[in-house]
Amino acid sequence: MSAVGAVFSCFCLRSGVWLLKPGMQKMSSFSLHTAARCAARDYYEVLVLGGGAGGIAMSARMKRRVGAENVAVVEPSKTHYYQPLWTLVGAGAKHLAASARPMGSVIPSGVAWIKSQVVALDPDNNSVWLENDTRVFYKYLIIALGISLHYEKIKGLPEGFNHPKIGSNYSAQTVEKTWRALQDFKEGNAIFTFPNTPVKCAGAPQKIMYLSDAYLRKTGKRSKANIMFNTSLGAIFAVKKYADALLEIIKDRNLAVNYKCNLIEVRADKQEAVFENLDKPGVTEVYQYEMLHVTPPMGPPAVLINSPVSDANGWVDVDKETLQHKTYPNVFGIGDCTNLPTSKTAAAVAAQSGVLDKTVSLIMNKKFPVTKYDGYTSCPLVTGYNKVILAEFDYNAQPLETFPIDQSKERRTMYHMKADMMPLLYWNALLKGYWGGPAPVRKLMHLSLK
Ligand SMILES: Cc1cc2nc3c(=O)[nH]c(=O)nc-3n(C[C@H](O)[C@H](O)[C@H](O)COP(=O)(O)OP(=O)(O)OC[C@H]3O[C@@H](n4cnc5c(N)ncnc54)[C@H](O)[C@@H]3O)c2cc1C
Ligand SMILES: *[C@@H]1O[C@H](CO)[C@@H](O)[C@H](O)[C@H]1NC(C)=O
Ligand SMILES: *[C@@H]1O[C@H](CO)[C@@H](O)[C@H](O)[C@H]1NC(C)=O
Ligand SMILES: *[C@@H]1O[C@H](CO)[C@@H](O)[C@H](O)[C@H]1NC(C)=O
Ligand SMILES: *[C@H]1O[C@H](CO)[C@@H](O)[C@H](O)[C@H]1NC(C)=O
Repeated sequence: MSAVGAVFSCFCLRSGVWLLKPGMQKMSSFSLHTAARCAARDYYEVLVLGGGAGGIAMSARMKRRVGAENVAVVEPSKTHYYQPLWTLVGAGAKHLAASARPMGSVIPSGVAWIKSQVVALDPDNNSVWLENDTRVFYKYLIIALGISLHYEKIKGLPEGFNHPKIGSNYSAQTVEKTWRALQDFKEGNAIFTFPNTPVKCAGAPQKIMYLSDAYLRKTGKRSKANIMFNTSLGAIFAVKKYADALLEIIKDRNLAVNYKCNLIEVRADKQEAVFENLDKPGVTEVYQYEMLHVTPPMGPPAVLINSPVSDANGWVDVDKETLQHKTYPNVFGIGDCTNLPTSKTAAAVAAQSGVLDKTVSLIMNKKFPVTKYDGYTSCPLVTGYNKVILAEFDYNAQPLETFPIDQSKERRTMYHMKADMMPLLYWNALLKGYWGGPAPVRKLMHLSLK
């Protein structure tokens, strides 16, 4: 084949064909991009950034829409984690290994895996830049980069994790340390923190406290422990129905909750935690701990900060109902990296994946997106070794419960849902692009009782 032929076979459509919404003037006139190199593929019809919950679910769905050979995922990590399991790891309930699978095994077969980090987005040219200074072009882009953890924003961390008595269930590196700190507990303060930033799974920081309380009771050490939840927030939970139920539990179990206080420093060699009082700037308090569980400050991935696709805070700027980007109609966002005003969870990703699949398909067929995401999210609040309050709610912080029972009651059935059923649903349905959230089940459950 001649050089000219090779070049021609790499033509990719750059822009000009998208459906424009009123006010969307971003797309320039029709133009063509000629790829310089054809050896490594540098164009995919659908490019997915991130191989987490949202990225893998969308790759599977896009493979069904356009064929595996037209889809690629950019993801540097060799391992895919089912993060919700981390709350249960260690408590003897689950092992860390149970939450991990090789990335290659979850990427749908035939879909290209580009093993690199994305270092810049260039939506005006329908391309992204990789670590080695090469570009990949796309017709449609799906951004699913998750949320970044920032332990380093707390003075004394992450080095502090080299000392005992401190752990964090939020990262695979420190999750097993939490369990060790709990087993070593002798006497004193057990402190659980919540940062002054958006977080993923806002219930996890307190789930860990309830499990610790249960463990200390089981081992006869509870009377020696002063358990406190020092949170940056002004309330225990965003939805009143569940907040009321949690406050009851907190009272019954003699747990102390302190609002508006934010962990700013850890002196791990002396087992001291320093908090600032968010209502009184400059006022700090130092606490000695026998065990400290840190929920780190979080924020958008670095590549999104000041990127053309992000809002002023660094989150991907999408329409909250269709998940289409507000200015680039061929760009879409899903999951923790977006500015969707709902609680960041895998359950929310599931509901979003069903909506986004329909949005993208309509755009591909030059139609307007119509399916609407209602903000559905869910947080199984583990309140003991076999008890769960299954919080489910929408954009208006209104409960949106799947089962026709009062889910604000602690229930054993819901624990089995969380510990045993959800992982199956995650690996076999969500990641394979077959689980779009519980809405159909909810309708069925509620209907069947009417
Ligand atoms: C302790 C804990 C408990 C939780 N409990 C629950 C629960 O009970 N229920 C629930 O529904 N959810 C829970 N969650 C939240 C849930 O895990 C997340 O909301 C979900 O994984 C979000 O999916 P995502 O695709 O947006 O991001 P992720 O799954 O985090 O995936 C993001 C991916 O992007 C990749 N990436 C990042 N930067 C780049 C880059 N520059 N280039 C290329 N790739 C990049 C990352 O490597 C990662 O693979 C919990 C989370 C934690 C940590
Ligand atoms: C750059 O990295 C990507 C992903 O690892 C790879 O496919 C590509 O061949 C690399 N390009 C060059 C020029 O090294
Ligand atoms: C990318 O697009 C911008 C604006 O459309 C243009 O000015 C610039 O030259 C393009 N850059 C590359 C490398 O193609
Ligand atoms: C943190 O918790 C302790 C113990 O319950 C409480 O006395 C203290 O006031 C809290 N810290 C802040 C900064 O509020
Ligand atoms: C997280 O912490 C709690 C208590 O602190 C513990 O019961 C749970 O097992 C921990 N998970 C891990 C993975 O360490």
